[in-house]
Parts: sequence; C-alpha cells; structure tokens
Amino acid sequence: MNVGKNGQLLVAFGANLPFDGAGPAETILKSVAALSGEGLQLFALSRFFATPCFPAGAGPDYVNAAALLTCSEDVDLTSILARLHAVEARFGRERAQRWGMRTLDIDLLAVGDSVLPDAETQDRWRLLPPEAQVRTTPDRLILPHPRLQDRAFVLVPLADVAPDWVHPRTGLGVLQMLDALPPEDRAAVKPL
Ligand code: PH2
Ligand code: MG
Ligand code: MG
Repeated sequence: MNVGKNGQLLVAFGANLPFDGAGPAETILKSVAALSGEGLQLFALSRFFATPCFPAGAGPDYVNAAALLTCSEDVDLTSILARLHAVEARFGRERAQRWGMRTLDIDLLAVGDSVLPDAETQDRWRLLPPEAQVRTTPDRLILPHPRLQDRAFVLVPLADVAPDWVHPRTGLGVLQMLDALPPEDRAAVKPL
C-alpha cells in the first residue's frame, strides 16, 4: 500500500531503558528528529507521559508519547516501516523479547483511515481474547494497530495529537476509546 504525499501517520513511542547516556524521554525526542531526517516530518508531538509497565512488573516504568507525522513523498508502507525500524535500531533497539524492555519502540498505530490487510483480519486480531494475545502475534502489519483501543499509554498521548481520529472499523473516536477504559488505567498515565 502507498501512503501518499502528505499522508497522515500516527505513531506511538515507548521506552523504558536508557541508551548511550540518554534517558527514555531524551531518546524519544532525539528519535523524532531522526524521523524528520528520514522524510517523516513532525506535524504534532504529544506530551510525554510516565506509565506503568505492561504487563505489570515486567520492567521499569515507561515513557510514552505519540506523534502525527506526514510523509513528504508518495511512498510504500514497507519503506515507512523500514524507516521506523532504522530509527529504532539507531537508538539501540534489540528485538529480543516480545513485550520486553526496550530503549526505543516506535509503533505505527494507523495510516489515516486505512484498514490492513483487510477488515475481517483487522477485526479478528482486534477482538482476540487476552489469553490468545499472549500466545500469538500477527506475522504481517495490521492497521489500525490491533491493541490500540486497549491501552491507555497509547490513547492518552494519541488524544494530544489526533483527538479527532476515528477508528475506521469501530467508528469510535480517541476520546470514546479512552472513556471505555477503566478509570484507573487512564489515571496511571501521568504527564512527565
Ligand atoms: N510497550 C510494550 C510493552 N509494555 N508498557 C508501557 N507502559 N508502555 C509501552 O509502550 C509498552 C509497555 C511493547 O511494545
Ligand atoms: Mg509497542
Ligand atoms: Mg514495536
């Protein structure tokens, strides 16, 4: 799929380990600059938040943020993902363990109102029961990100940069998705 010139990319940042003398917040900020160097311009950047690690107890607290990026040229999604991974790698990301600790995680949350690879597959992964979420992981890109609606550490920052974005499968806006979460999940996401 092509993103198209000025296509809107919603991305989430997460980090819970220092890299090269920089703490998580500094690393996220530097990575935003690095993304601009890759042709992904920053349109809006959220506040930074301290969030408890998910799953609970699996590591130090995270810093989470979100951004709205725009693409300067018409490019393929594969190239966008390669750029995100290249920036993760530059900031010390090693892909050892799913949900493991990381110096920098950049997740593509959504590309406008695109649904990938198709509506039925997005629905299936989005509606996967929690036990199955632990056991299985998709081997291809699912958009919107299948766990987006479940995580306050994604939705709270997202509300800063794209409050009007509507999930193309559920029809729910970012604030509606936030309202559907347990209040304690939202309260645990604290501005830095
Ligand atoms: N990312 C994970 C696993 N757990 N927990 C928090 N609080 N924030 C994250 O960004 C995060 C996580 C895997 O990407
Ligand atoms: Mg992630
Ligand atoms: Mg990731």
